[in-house]
Amino acid sequence: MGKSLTEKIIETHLVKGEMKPGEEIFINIDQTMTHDINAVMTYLAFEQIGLDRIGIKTAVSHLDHNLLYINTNTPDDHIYLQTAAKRYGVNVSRPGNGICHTIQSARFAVPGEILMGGDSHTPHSGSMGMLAIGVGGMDVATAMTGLPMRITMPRVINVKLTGKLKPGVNSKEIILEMLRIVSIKGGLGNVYEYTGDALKNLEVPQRATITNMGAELGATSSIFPADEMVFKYMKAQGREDEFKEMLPDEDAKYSEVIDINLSELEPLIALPHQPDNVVKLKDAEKEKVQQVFIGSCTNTSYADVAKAALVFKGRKVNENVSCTMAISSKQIYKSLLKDGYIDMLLDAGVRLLEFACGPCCAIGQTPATDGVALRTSNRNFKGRAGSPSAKIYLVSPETAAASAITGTFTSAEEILKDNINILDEIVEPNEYYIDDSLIIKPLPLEEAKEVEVIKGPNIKHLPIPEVPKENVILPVSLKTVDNISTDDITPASAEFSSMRSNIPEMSKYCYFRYDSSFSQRAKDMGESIIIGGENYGQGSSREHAAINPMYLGVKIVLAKSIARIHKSNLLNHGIIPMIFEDKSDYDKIELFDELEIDNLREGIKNKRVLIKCSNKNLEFYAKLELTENEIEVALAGGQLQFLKKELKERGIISE
Ligand code: MIC
Ligand code: SF4
Repeated sequence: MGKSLTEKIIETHLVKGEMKPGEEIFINIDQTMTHDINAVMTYLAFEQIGLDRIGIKTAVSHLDHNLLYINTNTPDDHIYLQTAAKRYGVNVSRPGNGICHTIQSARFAVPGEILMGGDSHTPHSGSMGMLAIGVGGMDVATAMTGLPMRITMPRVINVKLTGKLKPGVNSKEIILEMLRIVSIKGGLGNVYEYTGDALKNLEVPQRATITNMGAELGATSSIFPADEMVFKYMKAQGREDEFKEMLPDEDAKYSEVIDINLSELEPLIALPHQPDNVVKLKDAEKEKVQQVFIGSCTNTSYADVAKAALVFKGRKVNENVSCTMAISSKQIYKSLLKDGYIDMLLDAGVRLLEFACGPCCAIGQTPATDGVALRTSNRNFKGRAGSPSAKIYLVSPETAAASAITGTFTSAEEILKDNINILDEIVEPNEYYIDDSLIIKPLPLEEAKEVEVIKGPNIKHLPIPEVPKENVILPVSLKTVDNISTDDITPASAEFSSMRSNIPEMSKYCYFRYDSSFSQRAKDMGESIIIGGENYGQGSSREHAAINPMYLGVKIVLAKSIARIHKSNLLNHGIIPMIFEDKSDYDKIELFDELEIDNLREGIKNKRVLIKCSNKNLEFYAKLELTENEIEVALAGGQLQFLKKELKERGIISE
């Protein structure tokens, strides 16, 4: 029986376990990546592990998210990250080079390899026939040791793309259509593998919009084959010698097939406040647009920006719209500059920002009070842009440009009319501007050992969780609704991102937008439990959404369901993730209820615990959806303690 591409890649990396969907398997990792607002915890953990150098082929530390330096914390973090990378054999992509996913694909991704990245949009590099999985920072620290990594064998879903996108319709529409079909939690446990005739017209950066935003489906990853388009891209990057054809077998068997005819797609828009709230642009109730942001790793390829520039050409940004753009890399900017597109943007009144994440995660460009923001990025959660009163809509760069001109929702076709076909003429360059001078390569081991790792005063210790006790009585410190995102738990923004190295300080703001009394309440309770709804912890991979509650004494998160990366982050940082056996019990529990569990450690081993609500004369069961290895991590009090034990047993570290 034929194999999918995902199975082929996993097979060549498999160390332990059976490749059956849902089974725990262990795989070798070729590459890791981290970025500045998450990585301090990752490298602090790596330091604690006690190895002299990384044990994998390629690791990259990208300094790309928070480049505003609104205080001394972030530049201090960057100095720490740069020196720690030098010390341990990690590449550094310096500020100004570009957004992690764009750089990782352009300069490091290799078809057939496996990448683990400390960012939920790591599947971006799946556009090049690579299996790229987003995880939390502690998992990246573990992967950097070179030990095989635990994953759950995914179900592989085939997405068959036929037809051809019309001009003015972007690959953003393909992933928005997927979100409409699958929903924000429908992808849990799946890898989406794209095939079909339409691939011959989809270039790597267009594919990356899809694999990148596949994170919004809650999926493990998304992948395209490494075919002639990937060869073209790698050749244009001067890396054709690293190309390897990677295709699924013709008779590959998939768990499910989804068909999308690209010729039928029209401009789409995701309405506030979830990325799967997708409707046709023409059906969306028109709003007066206050802000347009064309940026992020999702949608600022050369072709994306060039097409937006053609929509703007000879026209002006509406006087009521604040229109900014953050192109995702210096490389793309230079190519656009050479080809005259930057002039078109500047002449239209578009404000160019740094090659960084920036506004995508609220690092600058907060919309006005009640402002309507049209963005080409991937998430529109409430508060994501820095203001809970803003309404964020997600669209393609073509639609964003057209709407910036009129000041309301407008398609590129409405602006360009009969001239719309000019957008079809834009293709990715055959040769990109190549200059790796902003990448610092690893030093040889002996030189690296001499490097001094510099830690600024804001960099505090990584808190180590306690091992779970036998019997607990835990008051409920918070009860949440469905689809709580990690942005709700610990927002990004310039200010909060700059606090991420200092958990005692940052934990004061845990959940502050959702329930500003949570942090103090949890602290006062000493130990507590959080009750969550469906898809708890969706969105970003930031493990601070687990570390902060752990620091505040939260021992268990009991929810209707928990998003993949967040579940792993909870476990890694000593919080036990539990699921209601009967979801209707969720309705019976309230804030301040006291939940009692006897024989918790035994319950963890058996993956089932009896919970008594002492003040309500109520009893119910919770289950633990954990693998054998995850049970050991839970019992050890988190991944760091588990890993140190394991490395000692293997004789890799001594104390
Ligand atoms: C995001 O897009 O939300 C981020 C900021 O890139 C995060 C990473 C983080 O918060 O550390 C992500 O997607 O994982
Ligand atoms: Fe950066 Fe936004 Fe991409 Fe996250 S989604 S990596 S914040 S550009």
